[in-house]
Amino acid sequence: MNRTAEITRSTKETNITIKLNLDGSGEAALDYPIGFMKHMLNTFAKHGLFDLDIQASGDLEVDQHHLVEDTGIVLGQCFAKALGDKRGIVRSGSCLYPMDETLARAALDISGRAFLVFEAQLSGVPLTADGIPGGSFQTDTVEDFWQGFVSAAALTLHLDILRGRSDHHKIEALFKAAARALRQACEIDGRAADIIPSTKGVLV
Ligand SMILES: [Mn+2]
Repeated sequence: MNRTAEITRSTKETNITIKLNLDGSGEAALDYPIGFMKHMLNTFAKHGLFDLDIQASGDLEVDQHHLVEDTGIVLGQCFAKALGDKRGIVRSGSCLYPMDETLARAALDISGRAFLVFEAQLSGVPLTADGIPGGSFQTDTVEDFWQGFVSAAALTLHLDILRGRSDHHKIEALFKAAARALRQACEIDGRAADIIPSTKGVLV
């Protein structure tokens, strides 16, 4: 089974192409102009064992909202396409992920219904790497990324920070937890490989 997708989305605000292989090894090739998001997308690929190729540009002279949200949308579209009719998948997944003082939790169901709960307790103060192009990050866009992802992939996702101090750790732990929960949910269930895992018989 070839569980891959390639999607290009171009608007007056952003141009994004993503290639995804659900059954990859965590290889990421990222042409992404926001340093911290590049770090998160790389982390996502690594912890999810997804191969991810992203080329993205956008109207960063406005702010980072359009590009980050649209990246979530296209990534979600790629998951939906690569999963197809969802036959044989485990369907749900969860992960508790600690990063030093921070503890993140992700729980998801590839349900066909888009629902995000996002309780990350971020400070709202941007992360900054002064003087470096793409070196600052608007942390409020993290929720926008996951909202775009959830809407496009049509899944239920709860992301919570249970405790923590550093915004860098909180965001990164959420990406790790979400990637591992997704990896689990997207795996083919060896005991039910030819079954669509729903009493309804469909997952749309
Ligand atoms: Mn980091």
